Parts: sequence; C-alpha cells; structure tokens
Amino acid sequence: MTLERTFVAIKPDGVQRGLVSEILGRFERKGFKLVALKQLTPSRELAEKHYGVHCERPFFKGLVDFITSGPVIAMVWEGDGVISSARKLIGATKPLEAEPGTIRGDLAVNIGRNVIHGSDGPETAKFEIGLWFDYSEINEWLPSDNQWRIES
Ligand code: D4T
Repeated sequence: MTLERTFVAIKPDGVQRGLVSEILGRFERKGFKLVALKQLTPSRELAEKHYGVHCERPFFKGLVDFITSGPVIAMVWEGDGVISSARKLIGATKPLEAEPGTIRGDLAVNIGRNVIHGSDGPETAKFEIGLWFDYSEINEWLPSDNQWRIES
C-alpha cells in the first residue's frame, strides 16, 4: 500500500457548469478521502506558479486568463495510489481522446476547457499541495468505517 496525497482542482468551467458534486462524488465513490477543500478565484501569481512549466508555451497566457477567470474548487485527496488513480479518473488532457467513463471523457470536449486538474506525479503533488494550501488547512481524520476498509 502506498498512502499518498494529490492535488485536484475543478477549473472555472467545471464550477460554472455545475459539475462540482458530480466530480466530488466520483472521488468519494472510488474510496478516496478528502482532506482539504476550498473555493477560491486564483490570483495571476498563483496561476503562473502552478502552470510555471508551461510558461514558454503559446497557450500559457490563455490558460492563466482562464484559470483566474472565476472560482476554482481546490482539493487534496488522500489514499492508496491516489496520484495515478486520480489521473485515471480524470482521463487524457485532450477530452476528445479521454476514455468514456473518465471525467474528461464524459464531461468535456475542449482541451482549453477540460474541467479538472490533477497532479501528475509525487513531486508535482507535493509542490502543488504546498502552493495552494497552508499546512493548517489539511485535515487529519479517520473515517468511522475505516476498520472495514482495511480488513481483507
Ligand atoms: P492540467 O495540468 O490542467 O491537469 O492538465 P494536464 O496535466 O492533463 O495537461 P498539461 O499539463 O499538458 O496541460 C496543462 C493545461 O494546459 C491546457 N492546454 C494544454 C491547452 O490549453 N492547450 C494545449 O495545447 C495543452 C497541451 C490544458 C491543460
């Protein structure tokens, strides 16, 4: 078992389209644990740091304009293998290539409006959680049915 945490954000299009509960439900039903959640409209500084690896790409300014255009739901999810599993739940970056059954495969068509972000690896997850959240905003808790989940 690899207990991990990952950063997931519902982008402004997901919030505007009323997809928050649908997306949260998919992570909850999968069995992951929500340890932090907040709504915020990201500053340009935060968005530019978050997407810093893309700063030379032609789509960078449009991406930052979009992600700062309205409220985002920022989350930290915890669980066994959650980093790669969240990427599978989310689906391919290009929604038209994302498999049906994934969030982007079911709910999006446009790469510039692909509804959700998830960290792509352990280092990115650590960086992004620290960028979007203070340590005090992360909640340590055990579900009351935890004993049933870990018994085989
Ligand atoms: P994010 O980071 O938003 O979860 O997306 P991915 O991890 O799946 O994909 P990415 O880093 O390659 O792209 C970041 C972000 O940029 C947008 N984008 C990307 C875009 O608008 N045009 C493009 O050509 C690419 C490659 C979509 C996601």
